[in-house]
Amino acid sequence: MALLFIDGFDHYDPQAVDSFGDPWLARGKAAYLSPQATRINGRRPSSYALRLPEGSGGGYVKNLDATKTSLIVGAAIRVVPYQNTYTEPLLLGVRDANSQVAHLVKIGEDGRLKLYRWQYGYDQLISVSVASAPARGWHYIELQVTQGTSNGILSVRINGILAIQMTAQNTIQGGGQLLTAFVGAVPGQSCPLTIDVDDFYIADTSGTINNTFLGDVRVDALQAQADGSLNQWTASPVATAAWEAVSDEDEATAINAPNVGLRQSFDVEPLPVMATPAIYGVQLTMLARKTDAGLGKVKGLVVSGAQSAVSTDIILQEQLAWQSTLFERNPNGNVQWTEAAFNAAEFGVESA
Ligand SMILES: [Ca+2]
Ligand SMILES: [Ca+2]
Repeated sequence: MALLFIDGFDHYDPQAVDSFGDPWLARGKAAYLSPQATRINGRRPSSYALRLPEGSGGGYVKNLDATKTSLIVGAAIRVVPYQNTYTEPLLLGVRDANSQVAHLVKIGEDGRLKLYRWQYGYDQLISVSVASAPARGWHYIELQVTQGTSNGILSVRINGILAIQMTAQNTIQGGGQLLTAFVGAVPGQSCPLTIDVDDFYIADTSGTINNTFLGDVRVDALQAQADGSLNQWTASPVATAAWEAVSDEDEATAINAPNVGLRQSFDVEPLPVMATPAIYGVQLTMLARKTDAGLGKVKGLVVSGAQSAVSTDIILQEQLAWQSTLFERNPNGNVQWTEAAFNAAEFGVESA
């Protein structure tokens, strides 16, 4: 596994309210999301991005399922117009599991990227790029942190170009392994300046694909558009098609499974038309909950040709929350996804 997580911010409105009238925020997609976060127009037509307003609400925080010794985070980021006499916008960063050491990227007073190490509550400037991020507009920013006491690596890219590279570094600094990626603010800190974020990914450097910078990528959200070949779940209310129940953006319609081992698959919207699409992975994302006390689980499911695969168990909560699992490879041949294979495949769930 190398590609770990993606978020295109297209499938949730952080200000949509729950039954108490409070915002859902990321509903679990992010471990923490600023209560002031809003949904805005994304980088592409008919898509959304996330706005993280300046202030004490902080930013977007994602914790991984397990610690890593090397992480790459990337996102399209746009900074609001600001005065450069006081505060630098914080773009993104990575923090260790002890919450002790973070590495983060800011834009400096002259528009060049600055790489900082955050420790004991203080920022230490460790490098400044030659390349700059001109004011206004989106830039695709990527940061790699590879841990080491004397052989650590720190790399920053802007719009696909290497802007900062430092080798033979002590990147551990007495901290733990890497666990947390963040955008807009160090976890627990204020968001210095309002930024917009879209097309976010987290990868590590393991495996044989997606083990280095992905570059300027896009995250497309594709809904179910028809029932697939496996139809063992029950749609409610009666007479609702399963695919409609999961794609109508209405929580009054849903699918459920009374027993374990039941599979439901869907035909999914095709990829948008692109000249030469490369698919780095498919993240199955579902709004799901358990319906009784005790352990409630589900698995992500992919059916491709004669092959199918399921994810590890996804543990559900009492309330609806976004759950996701990533299929980096097409299980039919265990190869990287192609457009044709993706469009022919079915995706869904297995009760566990
Ligand atoms: Ca988006
Ligand atoms: Ca529904």
